[in-house]
Parts: sequence; structure tokens; C-alpha cells
Amino acid sequence: MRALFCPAPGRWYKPSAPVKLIIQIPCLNEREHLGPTFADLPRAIPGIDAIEVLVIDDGSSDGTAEVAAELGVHHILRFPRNRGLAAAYAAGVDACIRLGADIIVNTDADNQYKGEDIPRLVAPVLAGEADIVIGDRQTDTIAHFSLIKKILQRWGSGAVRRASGTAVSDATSGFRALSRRAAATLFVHNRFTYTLETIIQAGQAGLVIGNVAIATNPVQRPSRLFKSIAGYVRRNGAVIVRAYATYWPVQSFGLIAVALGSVGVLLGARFFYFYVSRYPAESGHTESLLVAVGAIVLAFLVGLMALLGDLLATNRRLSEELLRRQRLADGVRADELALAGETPRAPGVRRSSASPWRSADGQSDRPGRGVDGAPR
Ligand SMILES: Nc1nc2c(ncn2[C@@H]2O[C@H](COP(=O)(O)OP(=O)(O)O)[C@@H](O)[C@H]2O)c(=O)[nH]1
Ligand SMILES: [Mg+2]
Repeated sequence: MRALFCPAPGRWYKPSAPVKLIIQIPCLNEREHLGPTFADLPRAIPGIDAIEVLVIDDGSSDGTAEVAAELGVHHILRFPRNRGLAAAYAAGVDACIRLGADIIVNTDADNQYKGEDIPRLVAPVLAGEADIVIGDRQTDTIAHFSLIKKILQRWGSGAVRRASGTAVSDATSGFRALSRRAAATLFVHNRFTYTLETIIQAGQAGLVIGNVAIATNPVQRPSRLFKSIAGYVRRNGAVIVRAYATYWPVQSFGLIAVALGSVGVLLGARFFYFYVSRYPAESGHTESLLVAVGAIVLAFLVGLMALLGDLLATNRRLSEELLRRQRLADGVRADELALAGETPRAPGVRRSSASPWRSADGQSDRPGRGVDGAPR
């Protein structure tokens, strides 16, 4: 049992279950690479009492889930058909919370990231210094990345930094650690990638993002997410544009409305200038008048969309708050089951007979979770 009072001034803590880390690995046809990836994961991490692994098999046709079971992966979530990485990631995070994870680490199945970096990734979350920690691949130094891919990565990270107001270094990195509180707060709406949208949301929610420099292993196979430059730019660009419309509807649509309105006013002024200066003769320039009226009507409609977007955003925030509370309650329920010596479960997740990897020192006397369920 943990201390009831944490040294942080004025904050009371409830006794809590041991600190549990779940490492989740989204997979699509990773039969070949899952073994080395799994073998490379750390079996003990300072400050963590139990480590478990969750494989999300996204409709693989090569028997990835069976390989995971043979390897002794603790939890397996299998989709009967492919739903895409973003859906697999989101389902994994939800399952991890229900299984009682205090910290979730996401990593690739192609052994791209080094298991030995995981302790450094979780350390700022454990210390309460960051809600999310993102492994910075330092893409400028990766030998097998083409120049254009390096430029795109740098430009993309810059765009996400501006959009999110955070100091994230490598926005598209899939090697991340997040606290339970962060996991409960972030929602993936798009179908392509979770990486960018969750950072923008984190910025909105005031979560702290930390960066940890990491090294990557030599490439095992061509990237499945970066198939062509045009496709990559189109899909990531669409995610960023959509994020602006979702999270800043007034600013985004308002800007378009102001631009259209300005065009309308200028052309209208042009028409009236000639109308007045040539009066009573025919002034002409009726095209300007026509376009001006069209632009002003459009500006009005887009302005209404800004208002509508703002109302929808209010609703989204309320729904997300409900879901966030539900997820935190799921986590607390899992803690209670664990304290009672029972095993928490998540719907659809198959649990193997493998025991969690426990640190040799067992429970320490670190302070337990905060009242909101987040580790401190
Ligand atoms: N669930 C799911 N995972 C995928 C899909 N495509 C790729 N992945 C996984 O996502 C991770 C990253 O893919 P990868 O090809 O390594 O992309 P990169 O690291 O960005 O080059 C790997 O673990 C893949 O198995 C998909 O459609 N669904
Ligand atoms: Mg990879």
C-alpha cells in the first residue's frame, strides 16, 4: 500500500495498485518482425511494478495473432478485418486503460524502435513532468530517409508545432509514452493517422508533451505508411486541415469569410465608384457588382459555418468530457479489481496465461496515483 500523502504541497493521494505499464504494438502482417520486436522489450523498468504487452492485430492474413500467442504476449486484440492504424491505435489505448495501465507505450512491430529506449521514454511520465513523451528519431540524421522525406518530416513537425502550440520535435513518431490521464483525454477522429491529431488535441487540452532523443534500428522493410510522397502529403495534409476545421472553426471559417467579404466589398466599391463618378451616364462594370454580391453572400454563408462549427465544438467537448470520465472510471475499476487480487479485462481482448513482467524489487514506496488516476 502506498503513502496517502504525496510530498507535492496540498495534494492528497489515495492508496493505489502497483504502477502498471502496458506496451501496445499495432500490427498489420508482422509475423516476421514481431518476434524480434517482442524479444527486445525491457522486462523491468525502474519505477514500474508490472509490464504487460498488448498486440493489436488489424486483420492480418499472415497469422500475426497466432505468432503473438506463441511468443507469450499478454493481451491480443484482433480485428476480423483491416480497420487502419488510427483505429487500431485508439482501440489499443482504450483497452490498455480498461486493463489498468497507468502508462501506455506505443511502439512499431517492425523493430524500428529500440526497446532499451523505453525506460527513458516513460521516466518523465513517471516523474509527473510530462503527460506524453514522444521519441524523437532525429529524422535529419536517418540514413535511409530520402532528402524529400526529411524535408517533409521537418515541415510537418513545424506545422504541427504551430497548430498545437506544443514543442514536439518529431510529430509523426509512433514511439510514445502517455499517462493514463493523457490516454483518457485524447481521441482519434480521422482514419489515417493518430500521430498528428493527438498532438494537436494534447495542445488544446493543455497536456505537457516531452521529447526524448532516440536511435532507430536499421530498416527491416519498406514503410507501410509512407508509400508515396504524394499520398503521404495528401493524407497528412488532410488531417491538419481537418484539425483546423475541428478545433478552430471560428478562426478557420472566419478567415475564409473575411477574405470573401473583403473581395465583395472591394468589387462593390469599384462598381459604386464608377457608378457615382459617371452618373447619370451608364457606369458599366456590372460584372464587378455581380461578383461582389456573390462573394458577400458566400462570406455570410461561410460565417454561418464558423458559428455552426463553434456550436458543434461545444458539443464535442461535452461528449469528450463524458468519455474521458468514463475512461478514468474504467481505469479506477481496473485498479480496484487488481487490489482485490482479481484480473481486469477488456472486451474483445484475449488474455494469455503469461504472467506480467514484474520488477524484482516489487512495490516501492513511491507515491501512488493522483486523485484523477494519473501516476505522479
Ligand atoms: N493496425 C494497423 N497497423 C498498421 C497498419 N499499417 C501499418 N501498421 C503498423 O503500424 C506500424 C508502423 O508501420 P510502418 O510501416 O513501420 O510505418 P513507419 O514506421 O511510419 O514507416 C507497424 O507496427 C505496422 O505493423 C494498418 O493498416 N493497421
Ligand atoms: Mg516502422
